Amino acid sequence: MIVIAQEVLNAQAEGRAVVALESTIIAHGLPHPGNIALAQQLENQVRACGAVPATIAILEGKACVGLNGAQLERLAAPDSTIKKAGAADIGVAIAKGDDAATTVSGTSALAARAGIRFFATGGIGGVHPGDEFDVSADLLSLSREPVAVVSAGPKAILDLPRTMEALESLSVLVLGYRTNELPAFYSRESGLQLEHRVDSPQVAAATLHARWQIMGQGGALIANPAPENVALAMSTVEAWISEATAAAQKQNISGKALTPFLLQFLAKTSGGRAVKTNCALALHNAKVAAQIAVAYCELPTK
Ligand code: PSU
Ligand code: MN
Repeated sequence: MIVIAQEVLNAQAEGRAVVALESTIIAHGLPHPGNIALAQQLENQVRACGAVPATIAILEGKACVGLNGAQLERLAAPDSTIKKAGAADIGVAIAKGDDAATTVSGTSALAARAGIRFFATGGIGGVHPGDEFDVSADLLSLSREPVAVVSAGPKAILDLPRTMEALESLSVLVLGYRTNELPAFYSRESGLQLEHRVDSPQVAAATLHARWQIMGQGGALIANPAPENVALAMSTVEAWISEATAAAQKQNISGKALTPFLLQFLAKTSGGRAVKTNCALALHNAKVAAQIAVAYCELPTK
């Protein structure tokens, strides 16, 4: 049921680096045609750093690890009715023969089964604000799968202190990449200090290797701040988010539809600035993930 692209299999057989990329950001996180452009740029970025990209999605009921150009286009189609699959939904999508974009939780579950340990995305899901108890399955997957997820922190629409507490309870290693502070997706700052920091791909790779040698399982969140030239001030973003959250409440949007709704609202209300930053930080994460994956393959202790 898992179809791994030949290029990915070859890289694995030769001990070369592979980086997983998710598909929900393409199908539900960004407007067309910027989404297909980003999907291709992410793959190019990974290749430019010496690793092989593996975008992951469920297509016609097959869990595909590594997509071709036509498959990427199908995911990004503007009028698509493609579903959104977390780890819990994978079996359903396969049994029904559906097309489904995989979230961070769905992607890391499939990456782990395909033997891929590095994964780049934009921002992870987490604990939403309010009393709804909306907690993304991304957090549990981070604690379960032996996959390091490079992201610009939890998405800014979330309750960041609660998300950090949940990650701690789930024993997820959170590593600041060249930062002492948790980045907040569009913003480099959140006011939340991190306990652990690494400053090079080599130290990140050695840290992850040690963790996996000892623990066997369990992932890590590599928190990589958005590049300075595109990062937005927290105060600017906060105003947009209050507007987006109020609109979601008014329209009774909840559950799986909430994150895509909020991101679409932010795209409009920011006049495109949120999308520009989202794309740039995702590309930066792909670069860092590929650099760490390459360093991991070159570890002398391995
Ligand atoms: N990062 C982005 N854009 C996105 C997402 C992440 O820059 O659209 C997606 C990821 O797939 C993540 C999902 O797993 O949003 C979280 O959705 P939820 O809150 O419903 O778990
Ligand atoms: Mn949710």
